Amino acid sequence: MSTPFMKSRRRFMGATGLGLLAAAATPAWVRAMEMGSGVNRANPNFKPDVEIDLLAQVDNVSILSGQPTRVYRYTAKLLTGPKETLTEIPGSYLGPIIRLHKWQKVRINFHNKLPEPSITHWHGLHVPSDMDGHPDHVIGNGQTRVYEFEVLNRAGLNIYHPHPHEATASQVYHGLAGGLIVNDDEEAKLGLPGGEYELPVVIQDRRFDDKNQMVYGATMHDRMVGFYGDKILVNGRPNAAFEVASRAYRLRVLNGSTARIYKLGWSDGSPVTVIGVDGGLLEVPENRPYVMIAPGERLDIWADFTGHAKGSEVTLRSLPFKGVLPKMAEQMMQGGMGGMQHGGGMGGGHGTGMGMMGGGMMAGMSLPVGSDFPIMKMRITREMSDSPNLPTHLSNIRRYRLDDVANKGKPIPIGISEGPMSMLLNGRPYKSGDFLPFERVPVNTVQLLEIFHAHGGGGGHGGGAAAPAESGGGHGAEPANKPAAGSSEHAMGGGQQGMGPGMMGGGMGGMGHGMMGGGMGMGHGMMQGGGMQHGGDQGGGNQGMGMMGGGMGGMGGMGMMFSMAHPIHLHGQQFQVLSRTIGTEEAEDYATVKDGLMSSGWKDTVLVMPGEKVRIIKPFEDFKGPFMYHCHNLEHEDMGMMREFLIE
Ligand SMILES: [Cu+2]
Repeated sequence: MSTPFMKSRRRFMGATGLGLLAAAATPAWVRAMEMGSGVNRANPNFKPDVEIDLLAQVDNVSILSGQPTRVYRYTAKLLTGPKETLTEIPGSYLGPIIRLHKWQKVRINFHNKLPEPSITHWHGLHVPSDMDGHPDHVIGNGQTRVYEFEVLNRAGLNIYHPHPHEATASQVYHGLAGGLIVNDDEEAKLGLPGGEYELPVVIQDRRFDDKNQMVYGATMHDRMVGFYGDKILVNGRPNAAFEVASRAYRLRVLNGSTARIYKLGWSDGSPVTVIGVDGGLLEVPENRPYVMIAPGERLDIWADFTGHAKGSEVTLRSLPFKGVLPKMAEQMMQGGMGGMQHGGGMGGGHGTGMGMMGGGMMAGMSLPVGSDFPIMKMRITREMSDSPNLPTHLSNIRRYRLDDVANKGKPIPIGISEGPMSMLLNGRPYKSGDFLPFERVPVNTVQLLEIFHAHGGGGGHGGGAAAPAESGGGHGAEPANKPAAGSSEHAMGGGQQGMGPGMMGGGMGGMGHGMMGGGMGMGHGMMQGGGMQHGGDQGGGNQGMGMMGGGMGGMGGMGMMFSMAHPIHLHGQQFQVLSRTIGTEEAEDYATVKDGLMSSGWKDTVLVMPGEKVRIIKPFEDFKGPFMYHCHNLEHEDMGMMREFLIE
């Protein structure tokens, strides 16, 4: 892995300024990371309709009562263009909403005032490759990168956020993100709620320490399953509440969390009316009992409070669901909950055996993934007699069909491989310029892509050999239980029961050392139970399957142990979802989310559930060059669950 190497090099170069001297002997992509090769100049022939200075800097913002919180923050200044181009969100660390119009020519001068390299990406925008905020184009403190592009997108809510390789999650977590709204004439004709009746709703989860500072230290476990906060912020504020009138509103919802997936529903049981997704308006509104939103996804929600009495309120909640985390993590998280209640705190000092529970699980406990919690309140404080009507037809979308693609019988694969400390796409960690043959895509073509779980890619196929795996199960249980005795007995008890020896055997056997190091803390049984190598090399798929068959009902090899949901994001032009297929094993959990998965409209991020195969159709038009595709669970992205297409 190049991780420590790159980090230390970067620090070294940054500190000494020796980058130039070393350049000749260093590969281009490493040089790019070190030297801030993203520095460029404005094109004097480009005449912008809108020009913005965008700064990323350290700031202190009051989020919780008491001490302000140190954040990373985007601020912006409009140099040229309509004054409604920039709108601050009062009291928020989030960047201002940038509002652009289709066909505008835009120049953004991005100034990095952070103590570390960064680069800004326009998530959702169809812009030239070198204007996309590629990780190779990072710039250092005091440097500037100039973006110039024409707005080709249809109306929709996009995101600007950092994209430096291995630091995206921490920079977003500390506050770097903002909404970028595109408007167009088709949308304007609808007369949708605007002005004070159009509300940005950026949902994030964060952890704070007792000095009100954001805590981000992703443990190995966090990196595997994602880092979860225990406080929900909307537009950067806790306990969010909006004062609204009894009329229709347009909620521009963005999941800006690094990993958390939400299942949005109204507390009064009304359906959620979705009018748009990532790539703008749907053709017609869709009423859903609830709607799922994964990191990087957006929703345009029509919220009509007509008829609600003054003084009443409705809460937007995240409703219960299952199956987005690896089974074991999900069960341990619930076990951990028990421990919290009964035992009261299993804090840090329990030794390595408690690593997982102490770090990852502890924090998730008060807000387990898939639990039921409030996100924001809508308080009706004014009664109004008139309100716009929901249009029956919203926009025109040309639906792609299989006959439209250039590669009908041969979809471009995006294989999700899930192994110990190794979440990958197409079996390889991110490396700039490393294009597999199928990652080279002819420009101006429309392609079929298939996103699926390629089990065991990281850790080898199949579980461990039956015998060691079984003993792994047996031993694993013991040490895991011991440190848990006492105050946190119930915690481990819960998790333990859920797992059962059968699963332990097959699954844990395969896990091996990588995971252990970080504190899965399940005891030496796991380590003996085959290890990654054994699991991969000798783990006869049959034996592995047999084992798993007992424990988990016939799921595949050890990869299944780590199978979880991933929001897969593709840069460049947006795509359409052609089909979703779910395995029978996962159907029960899937039933808790399926009615909220949006497959209509234009998307750039699609949530792929465990056991699910998603086929999408994507045009690769206009621009040549590298375009990223990656998991938008930002912990995964930073682990290297990212690749790029070369459009040529
Ligand atoms: Cu992922």
